[in-house]
Amino acid sequence: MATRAPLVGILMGSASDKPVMEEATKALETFNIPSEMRILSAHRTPDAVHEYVKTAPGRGIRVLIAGAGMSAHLAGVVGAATDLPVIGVPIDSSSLGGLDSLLSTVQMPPGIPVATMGIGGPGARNAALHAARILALTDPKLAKEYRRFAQQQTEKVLAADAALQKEISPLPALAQKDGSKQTQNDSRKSSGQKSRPKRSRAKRTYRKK
Ligand code: C2R
Repeated sequence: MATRAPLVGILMGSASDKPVMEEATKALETFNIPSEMRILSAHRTPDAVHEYVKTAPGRGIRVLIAGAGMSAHLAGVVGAATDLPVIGVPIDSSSLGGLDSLLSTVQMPPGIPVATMGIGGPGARNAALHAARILALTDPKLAKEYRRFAQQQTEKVLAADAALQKEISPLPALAQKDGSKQTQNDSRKSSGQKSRPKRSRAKRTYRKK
């Protein structure tokens, strides 16, 4: 099968950013969106960044994702050199935990937009999902796949909640026939046992069985 030309270009400022930016590649793969990855730095390889960005549309790239840590100028520089949508991923590679990269990526001057995601792996994953949404605007098949993904995500959370409710609800044997709930203390009282002191539901700790 012929490999499809990449639609998304993923750039990162250093090889040390790779584990984070691979989260974006993985997420794109789940939607069968072809992408390419490059290590290019606005600080260390400015000419190569420019060359890459300028040739990207001609090679079929529709969205660019740029991840960088510390004083992260990569996404902004990429955004300044292209009209393609640019998604920035701040990376937590410094002693400031990524707050430096978040601010330097998100605080773009008006006129050069960079859609900035959260810090680190979750941000890289969201960058891929955002790219998928942009591409889905002109690709009905991808739009359908995205909807299916969103639906599955919703169902997973609802199933987890249903399981939790089942786990913390009173034992069926303690439920009264008329449908009103009998507490463990009610059942203790009726059997002559000493009742336990009341604890608020909110404070009750949840232990896995
Ligand atoms: P090294 O690990 O190579 O020393 O890089 C990289 O993204 C990385 O997180 C440390 C950090 O420097 C960042 N870097 C930038 C840029 N180029 C590299 N912020 C840039 O162009 O903005």
